[in-house]
Amino acid sequence: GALAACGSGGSASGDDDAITMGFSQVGAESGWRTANTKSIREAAKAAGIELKFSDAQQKQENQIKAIRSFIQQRVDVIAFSPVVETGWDNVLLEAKRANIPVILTDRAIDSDDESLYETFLGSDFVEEGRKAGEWLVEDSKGEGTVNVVELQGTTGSAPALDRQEGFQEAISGSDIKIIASQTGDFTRSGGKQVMEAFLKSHSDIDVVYAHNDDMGLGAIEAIEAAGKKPGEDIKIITVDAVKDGMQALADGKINFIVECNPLLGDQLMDLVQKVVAGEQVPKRVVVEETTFTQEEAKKVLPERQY
Ligand code: GYE
Repeated sequence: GALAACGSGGSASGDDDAITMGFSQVGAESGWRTANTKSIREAAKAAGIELKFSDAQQKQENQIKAIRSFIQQRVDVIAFSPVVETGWDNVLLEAKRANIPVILTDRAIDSDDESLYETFLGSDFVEEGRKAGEWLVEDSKGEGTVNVVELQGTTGSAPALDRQEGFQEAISGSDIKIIASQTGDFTRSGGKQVMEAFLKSHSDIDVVYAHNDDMGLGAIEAIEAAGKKPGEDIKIITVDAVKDGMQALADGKINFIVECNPLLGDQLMDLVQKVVAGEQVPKRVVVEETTFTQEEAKKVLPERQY
């Protein structure tokens, strides 16, 4: 890349022409994340981009440390998936002062200063929440009051905030009520634990709205352990559409899944190359997605890549 070729001596790469990218991943909390990491690693390799990969184990402080270390190593570009929305201004200002462009991928940040990053590649999480709510409004027409418990993603993360917002917007004015809402941190064990507690404190749960498949899968375990039938006694709506989720949907244990595509690798490398070359890129790149019913899941399962 440009910086390394200038003989700054900072490039750790043996190949001075290759772009070096520092990438700070959220963690390995879900099937979605595993597929996302794989996609990024494979796409970097295919594009000949040298990848410095760092796993933050769902902690913002680890991501900040990783970004500082990428700055010190004078990488050509930094990409990261911010675990939470706020608290990035200082470290991103440091990157800006070091002339290292930053690309946001998967999750957005909440900052007034748009100059802190070049572009944001990721899904429209509000739209995902809306799709989940719209399906439930249709599905429960004429049923009277419907009680929903919500398994939220990581507190303060873009997908948790936005999926809650979109869902609430879609159900407003209907007979659907959210009677309890708590974070399960996007993990299977978190979803299971929170659902166990919900089942103890509420006898009237009709629907689980889980912000991702993994928490929904954890909820299925809790519901079955309580002697109830997931998908029938209690309906389940999730987001992601990873293989295990799609299998549970095809098996009738989940009722509806909103897709969130983790295969962002190729699009990210394309943006990286353009940004490093100084080309103009759009400030926002949205990922196209769909939804799945049980019948649709049976049809597409054999071809799912993740
Ligand atoms: O839905 C969830 C993961 O940020 C879109 O993070 C991502 C979310 C995804 O843990 O499974």
